[in-house]
Amino acid sequence: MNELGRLEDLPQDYRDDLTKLNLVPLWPSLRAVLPPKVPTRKTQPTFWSYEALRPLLLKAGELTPMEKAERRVLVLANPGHGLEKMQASAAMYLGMQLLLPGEWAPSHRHTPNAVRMIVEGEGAWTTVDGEKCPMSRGDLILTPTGLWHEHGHDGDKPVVWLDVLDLPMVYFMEASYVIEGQRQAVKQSRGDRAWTRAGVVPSPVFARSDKRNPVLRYPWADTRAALQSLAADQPDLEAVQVTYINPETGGDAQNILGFYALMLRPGQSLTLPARSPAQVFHLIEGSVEAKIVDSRFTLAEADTCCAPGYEKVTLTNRLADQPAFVFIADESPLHRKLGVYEVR
Ligand code: 1HN
Repeated sequence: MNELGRLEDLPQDYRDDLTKLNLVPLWPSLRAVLPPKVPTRKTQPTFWSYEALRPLLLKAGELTPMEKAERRVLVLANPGHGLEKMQASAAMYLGMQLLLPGEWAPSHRHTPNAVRMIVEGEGAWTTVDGEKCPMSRGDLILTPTGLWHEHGHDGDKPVVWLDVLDLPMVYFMEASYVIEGQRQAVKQSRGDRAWTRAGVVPSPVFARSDKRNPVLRYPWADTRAALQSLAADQPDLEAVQVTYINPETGGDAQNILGFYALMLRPGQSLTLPARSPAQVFHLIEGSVEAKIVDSRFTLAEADTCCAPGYEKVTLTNRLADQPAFVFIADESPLHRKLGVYEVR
């Protein structure tokens, strides 16, 4: 590849003339924005221990009342992007949110899409577009773009969940904003009952006006059972994985980020191919080692780590006598829509 001209090779008066007219020569910067063969990735393999962050999150519960926080969250930030950017990867934001008994996180709606993976505690709920979704360990609850959502807690112990948002992407697009609102009236609808049973879905005899994903809550008990059935039915299947989908379209549950649950059989080691999107791994159950580039992370339950795109990842179930269950979020829907998705 040719050595390209540097900025310093150009006379200063010429550079000054360019600057005055808001002009920039491409060639000195071309390799920086178009590196050979593999993109430059700021996303570093990063690990967040739940045991280590939990006391700091509970401390935030003492230090900062809900009225001063709106959402009480410690952001899982990737140092490769700079902590202040609050990014786990180019398109993904991660945060651990705490709600204490009796607290309420007021209703709002915004353009970034969010999901919650419930980590700890019982008795909390989130109301999304009028549908009250109970929160239990491992449940996945969606708050798609533009829908009202608020969180409440009727239990007696702290509740913690992992928020995954496409905020960095939507912010980069200069499309991120919020509207604050009133407490929602609760409807009787339950998308997880009407849309996820027996291989049947509601038929649109009269046109549906609502184009959003009809499922807002994916109960962990059902997802776990699906994985165990898949493993039992297909003993030779290497990757026992399911995708969280919109049952009306069969497509991804959300537009920008993809969500999956993976079961590792007892003792199984699984190498995921190098694909263009970055990924996040959160351990729901078991004990797993994640090998990502030069890092080896040992994930205990509720631990989280991330991997840059274009790298293989090896996940190993460290237990010989029980399966492990991993929640995965990635940027696949975005990469596919943009036409840059690759498996290497
Ligand atoms: C948000 O609305 C929530 O509703 C959590 O719980 C985290 C991070 C950035 C922007 C909006 C929530 C968020 C957020």
